[in-house]
Amino acid sequence: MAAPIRVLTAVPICDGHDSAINTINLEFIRHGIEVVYLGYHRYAEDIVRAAIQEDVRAVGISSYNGGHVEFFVEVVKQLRKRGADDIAVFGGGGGTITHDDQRVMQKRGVDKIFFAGTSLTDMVDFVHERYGKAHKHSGRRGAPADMQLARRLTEIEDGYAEKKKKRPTPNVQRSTSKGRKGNKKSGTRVFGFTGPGGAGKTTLIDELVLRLLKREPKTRIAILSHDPSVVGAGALLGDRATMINSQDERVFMRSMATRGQAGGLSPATEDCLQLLAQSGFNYVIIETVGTGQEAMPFQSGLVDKTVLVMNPDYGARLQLQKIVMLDLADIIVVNKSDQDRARTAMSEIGRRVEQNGRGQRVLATVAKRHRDAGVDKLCDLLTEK
Ligand code: B12
Ligand SMILES: Nc1nc2c(ncn2[C@@H]2O[C@H](COP(=O)(O)OP(=O)(O)OP(=O)(O)O)[C@@H](O)[C@H]2O)c(=O)[nH]1
Ligand SMILES: [Mg+2]
Repeated sequence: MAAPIRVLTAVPICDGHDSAINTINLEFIRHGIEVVYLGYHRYAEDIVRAAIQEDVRAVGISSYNGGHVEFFVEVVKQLRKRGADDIAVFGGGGGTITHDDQRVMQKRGVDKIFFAGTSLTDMVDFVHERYGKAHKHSGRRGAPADMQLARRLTEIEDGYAEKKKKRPTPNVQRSTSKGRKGNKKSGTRVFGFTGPGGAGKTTLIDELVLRLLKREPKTRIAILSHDPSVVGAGALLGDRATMINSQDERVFMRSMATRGQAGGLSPATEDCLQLLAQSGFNYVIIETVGTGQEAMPFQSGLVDKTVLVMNPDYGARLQLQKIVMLDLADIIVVNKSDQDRARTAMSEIGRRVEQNGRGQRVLATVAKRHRDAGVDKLCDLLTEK
């Protein structure tokens, strides 16, 4: 089976018109396309960095507030400058982009503009026809390391999709069956974040990244973030839209769809993780999809430390007995501690975890608040030697 087409979509800086792109994203996903959605009000620079790291075949821009000629062309220019001239740029903006504008844009490297009245089916067909083929080269000579790494991650991911093999990865030195324990030499520390959908995993990781970048001026961080594939279709890879601090040259972020695998990760996660751990990052952070009670996503020492992020509102105390990760996680974070139930949650979870006798830590955080002391503490715990 051919690997899904991956595209990145976004709305330019100073533009909040995201309704069109949301509709288009959903249509793409329904037709097997994986969409990395960056959100609205985005700089050209962030779009280009994301497109390269995510190794998408094309960037789709939806623009309504004017400045589209300059903006689209700037994205094309920056892609070329960074050696990624095979990532196409397309998009639309209803009646705000004229046919004259389109001619200028196409002359300057934009692939295609869609005008008002085009059906969603025509746009889906265009993406399948035009961007159906994988990139031919792994980056021009002298292409940045980010791009070469991104393309190798695609090879790994698509190897699983195309061959449906268990372990197809070429050129990746696999760890022993002990996982991370066989790979300690690299000095990279790997943290795994899991927990129910919407508990605040991405927001928390983004705040953690902010602290790591500030505390350690030379640190480089990789993030491997998972979102679910729609059954038999594509996926909306939306974690990047929540990541603000992680839009940084020292952060390499890759979004992965689960592509039919249950349990929170993708079939290719372990191999991708191995590659990242060999690529000179100080930290690699994995975010699973929103998981359920029975999930145990980080088995056989895949990561150095596991963090379970909980909502304060998990039902009654009885529910806590059923969450397997409460026995396995090194750190349990009760996020959204600004909510009323947080105190009760802290005490119930504290007692539940005490029974394990493993010295697991329980922390309260408010990830969406800047300079939250709970997140500082989490950062301390994760980085302590
Ligand atoms: C809906 C809308 C809003 C909503 C936005 C809701 C949202 N969350 O998106 C609200 C009411 C909030 C809004 C606000 C504003 N809006 Co407004 N808005 C519109 C409106 C009516 C429709 C745009 C739309 O979503 N169309 C639906 C899409 C699906 O269809 P389409 O536009 O025809 O696009 C086709 C193709 O181009 C293609 N396409 C579009 N994008 C992409 C991307 C990709 C990748 C692909 C493949 C294809 C594609 O898909 C469609 C296929 O048929 C337009 C007017 C209009 N009729 O176009 C004004 C319009 C865009 N808005 C306008 C303005 C001025 C504003 C405000 C500044 C108003 C104000 N003074 O406050 C604010 C700014 C908001 C902001 N933060 O940026 C102006 C822009 C003028 C300009 N650029 O010269 C317009 C043109 C209205 C006008 N005639 O004055 N707006
Ligand atoms: N009240 C409150 N809201 C928060 C807090 N942290 C995150 N949120 C909000 O919770 C919502 C979900 O946050 P995400 O970080 O996307 O959650 P997630 O666990 O990564 O979600 P999935 O990846 O979809 O499973 C967002 O609207 C955040 O702004 C917090 O501490 N308090
Ligand atoms: Mg998330």
